[in-house]
Amino acid sequence: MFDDKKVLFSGMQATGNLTLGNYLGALKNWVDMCNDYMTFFCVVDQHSITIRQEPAEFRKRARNLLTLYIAAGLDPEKNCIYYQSHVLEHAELAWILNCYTYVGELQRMTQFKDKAAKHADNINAGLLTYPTLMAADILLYQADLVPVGVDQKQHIELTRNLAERFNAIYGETFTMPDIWLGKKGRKIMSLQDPERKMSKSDENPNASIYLMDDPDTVRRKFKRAVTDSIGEVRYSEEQPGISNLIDIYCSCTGKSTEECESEFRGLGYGVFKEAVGESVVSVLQPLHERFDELSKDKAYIDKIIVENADKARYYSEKTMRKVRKKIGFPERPKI
Ligand code: ATP
Ligand code: LTN
Repeated sequence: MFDDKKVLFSGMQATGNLTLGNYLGALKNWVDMCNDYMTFFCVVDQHSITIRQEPAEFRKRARNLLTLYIAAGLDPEKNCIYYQSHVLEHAELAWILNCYTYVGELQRMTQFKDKAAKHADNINAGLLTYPTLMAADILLYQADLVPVGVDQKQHIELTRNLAERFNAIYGETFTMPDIWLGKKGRKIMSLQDPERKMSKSDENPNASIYLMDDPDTVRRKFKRAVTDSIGEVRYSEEQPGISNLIDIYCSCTGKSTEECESEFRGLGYGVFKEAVGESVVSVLQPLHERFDELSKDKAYIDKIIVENADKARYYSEKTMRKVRKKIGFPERPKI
């Protein structure tokens, strides 16, 4: 809690091109929730270097992601949108939290095991301590709520354990954050294999809708989406492909599952797939326009970056002054 308002914190990595899953499962929720909280939306670029990045490409992706936050509808005057690497307190608190985290706790993390298996040639210490940096992100801003996907649940639980451990040793310092998992049906699945999550690192480009896909590409990908031979637009476990398309259609149009089922009753899959494609195009088109417009205004984005990093620093410094004092670090001379 800061200034009598509950705090919401979330972040995304600038690795790969964002998908419709990232938008419907994360960004869109952020936009829907942001008015009720004091918010911090971070481009977590320090997390990204746990995997090798090509510098020029990395810099571009991070800026595009920050721009996309704004294009999606987060007003940067009201929401603190910034780069993690611009606020040194993230790394400082991460180091401190490392000293209160057991190696066994980190080795148990599913994401660590998955990423270590995937990048066996580069199992660096950062990959292992990724969750303590994430805990630092959240605890620095005394966040009450953290909207993330279900895959991040374990990391949030660790964050809560660390907050509790630190508070037990030094007295009340950090707010206990709660996870916010969103509504049912917000796990968007691959268009080619509806048993798997739509993911930006999928090798098959037809499996994912990228936020920057042009309208014809979007329409074509939906036309090719894997369905079944039942021939009925119905939300059910036996029809994962169709159920996923229903979820997408409902998220994009605001209609309910029942409304969608009755709208397409008796019509073929072809008609339904076309409608899903159009519903996605109508969500992505304004996003593209806003993104293009913002990207052209370099001075405006630069100003946002500077102002919001200052704001983030102000709040993180507030927490860090407390933390340093409690731990017993010598007082810092005024510079
Ligand atoms: P990667 O493929 O690189 O692991 P990803 O596409 O799974 O990435 P993340 O960067 O792990 O995405 O997640 C960013 C945010 O988007 C998280 O809050 C996550 O829960 C959400 N998200 C990612 N994929 C989906 C999806 N298919 N459906 C709903 N939400 C998603
Ligand atoms: N690990 C998260 C990204 C992330 C994050 C955070 C999310 C880093 N720090 C703090 C919420 C709060 C992911 O991969 N989705």
